[in-house]
Amino acid sequence: MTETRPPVRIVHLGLGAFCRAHICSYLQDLGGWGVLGVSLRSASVRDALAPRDFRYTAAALSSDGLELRQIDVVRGCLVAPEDPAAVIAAMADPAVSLVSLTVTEKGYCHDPATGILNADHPAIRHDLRNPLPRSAIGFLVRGLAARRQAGLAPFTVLSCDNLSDNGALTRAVTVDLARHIDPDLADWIAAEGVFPSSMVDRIVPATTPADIERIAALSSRTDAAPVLHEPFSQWVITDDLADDIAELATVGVQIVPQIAPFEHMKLRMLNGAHSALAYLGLCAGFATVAEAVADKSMAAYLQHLWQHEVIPTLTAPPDTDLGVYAGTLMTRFANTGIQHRLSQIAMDGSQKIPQRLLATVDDALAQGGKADALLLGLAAWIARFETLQGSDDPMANHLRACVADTPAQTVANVLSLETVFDPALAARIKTPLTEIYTALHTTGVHRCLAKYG
Ligand code: CS2
Repeated sequence: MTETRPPVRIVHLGLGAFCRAHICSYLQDLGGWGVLGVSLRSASVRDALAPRDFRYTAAALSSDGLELRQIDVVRGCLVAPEDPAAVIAAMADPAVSLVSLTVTEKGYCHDPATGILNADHPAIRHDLRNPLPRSAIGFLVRGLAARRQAGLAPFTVLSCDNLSDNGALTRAVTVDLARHIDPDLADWIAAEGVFPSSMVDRIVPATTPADIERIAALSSRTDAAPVLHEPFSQWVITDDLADDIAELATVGVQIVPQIAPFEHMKLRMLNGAHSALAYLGLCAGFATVAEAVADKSMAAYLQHLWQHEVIPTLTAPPDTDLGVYAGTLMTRFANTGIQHRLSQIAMDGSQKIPQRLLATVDDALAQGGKADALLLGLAAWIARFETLQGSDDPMANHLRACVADTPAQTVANVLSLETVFDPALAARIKTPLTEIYTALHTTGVHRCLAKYG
């Protein structure tokens, strides 16, 4: 029997575990859409997937067991630093109509407080001068230029990262970089380019060597790159998608006119809670999300955060009860089947904090509400600055340099980081954040959490 595999119609930048556990599982259900992955840095994913011809096992883990599935929609993986021209050629293939991205927040090379392209970013400085780029945004620009030159329509650019209005942000940084390179190209992208926004959701911890052994034992296959994930999954995309991708609606993707209610709910309730939990949980000595929420005061803190500080800032998406959503999140966080490490979530805080915590603080205070629990999460982030390594955060050096002799001076230094904090918000939170950070610093995390229950 000859086996047919779907032809490549999507180029995906950032073939990490999240893409393979989320996007590829929808494409597996859909059938007919093959993915060519691109790794922007190392060859490790390509090398791990190649021996099984890019097939891999996806394991859905719940507290009571696991379900294995074979995924075969990935057709190959290019390692961009080895051959950047091949990536541009793949994007210019007429059979490709979509370029999707999971490159993490920092992969957009933007200023987190404003969403504007950081022209001083080393990869962007490189991409401004060289036709063979390094950054994801550089590849979008050069890939779109190659399409234009070949007389093809642009591919649809689908950002699947946890950023606010990720389609608009991707459009802005792409057009901005193109403008520096070729103003006509920038005008063409601005006029013809399609950049839907999306909300993606599935908890996918990094795969460990122990996971690899466990899946191999269960599936009786040698699989060097399995993915482990929770059973839950959600994908919401704005309805400006190219027609053919609208097929995704047949496999459970929600195609909606407005992303904001979905995205705010997810970024502020799930990711905001994740970040607060990560920083507080690490201060308290926990290692995983499930361990942290098993703690009574930590769970009570999260309930307070959702009910009293986050939900009042949200507009519920259609047919959604935000109280029920909070309950589902607690159950998902408590899943002992997955080992979701707090240290993984704690990474890159400078890129995550604005859309996960600060936007909520801003709205809560503007409505005359309280934001003390959110500010405690922020204080716990600051409490970790002293020990940050370069690989923990792209701003690690700046963050470490904020630590001063007194808690008040540390907070003042942190709030002056304009790439993270809008100055008006910084001024508004200075007094309460100083009080909360001082209390955390002097009395410790358990005392600070005790007041929540
Ligand atoms: C997490 C997310 O690592 C993190 O920062 O908050 O990866 C989270 O697990 C996903 O967004 C869930 O959809």
